[in-house]
Amino acid sequence: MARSALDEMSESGAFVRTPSTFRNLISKDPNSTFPAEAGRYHLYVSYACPWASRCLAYLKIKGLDKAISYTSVKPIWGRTKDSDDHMGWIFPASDTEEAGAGVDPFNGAKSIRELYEIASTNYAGKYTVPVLWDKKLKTIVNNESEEIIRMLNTEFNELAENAALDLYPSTLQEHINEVNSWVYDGINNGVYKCGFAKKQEPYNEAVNKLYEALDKCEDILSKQRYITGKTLTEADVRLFATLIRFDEVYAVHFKCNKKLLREYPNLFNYTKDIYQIPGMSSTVHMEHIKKHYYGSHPSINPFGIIPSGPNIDYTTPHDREKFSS
Ligand SMILES: N[C@@H](CCC(=O)N[C@@H](CS)C(=O)NCC(=O)O)C(=O)O
Repeated sequence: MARSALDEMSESGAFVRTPSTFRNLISKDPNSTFPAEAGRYHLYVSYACPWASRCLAYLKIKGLDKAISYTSVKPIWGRTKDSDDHMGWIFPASDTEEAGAGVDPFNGAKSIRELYEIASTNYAGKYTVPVLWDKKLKTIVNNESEEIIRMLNTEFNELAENAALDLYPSTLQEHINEVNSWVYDGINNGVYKCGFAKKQEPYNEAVNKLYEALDKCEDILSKQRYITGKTLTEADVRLFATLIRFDEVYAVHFKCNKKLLREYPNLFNYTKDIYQIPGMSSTVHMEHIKKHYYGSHPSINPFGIIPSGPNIDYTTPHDREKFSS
């Protein structure tokens, strides 16, 4: 049976995410199966999806969006096939149907599911974005954002306009990994564990963990500009993708309302700081974000009503420069 995140439930009513399947690596070595080449790869994203948005953020801030093209699907899940009831990411019928979303320029696919079916005849997992697609071999290279961003950081530097930006420097790798681990569990995936819980106990556990992690971030960010120190790293990009969705979506739709992001002075200013990095704001399409969450999970929001607020302006001044020496 075709599955989506809404089916990933344990006996205890807790949301349990399954790992991604396509795990090939692009390499700067020209003799590898997937060599870094301009124009060869395409990134399929949804602007709504925080995992895909990390990858898009890398395309923009590393200056790789000319070498690697990208397309966003429509924000609201639709029927992916006439023959079953699976709901998932679909492309618009034309580039003008929905602002920000485009038709599949290479495979003419109607859904992300079709891409997975081209890449594998016996795929049994979810049809998730991001999808890093190889136009030459007509297959999915990788569908795991944490691996895609690592490749974009190092393997395409010959083609990157901002090759000097290293978001995973060797001196900080251990620290970045450590931060990623509790930020993923408590925050990135934590908001989903709150939102998709079907019983009170797993929700309580997830929400407590979420706020412990947010409080920890607030404390760290009261002493330094970025989450791992003085410089922007991968850990910031990963954290940002969740924070930017927090008050607009997660606080309401996923019941993460013990405290709002804008009630945390350091986290809120930090989110503005990252948003204002050149290229970053173009990866945040709030209309897609709100339409997707409120419109694609009928078990959580049966009528698909989109709340009108809070419409936060992340372009207003922040105070983070006080940490720059
Ligand atoms: N671990 C994956 C997660 C990707 C993921 O869960 N994407 C969601 C969108 S936010 C998706 O495509 N879900 C489709 C579904 O659940 O059917 C990654 O980080 O790349």
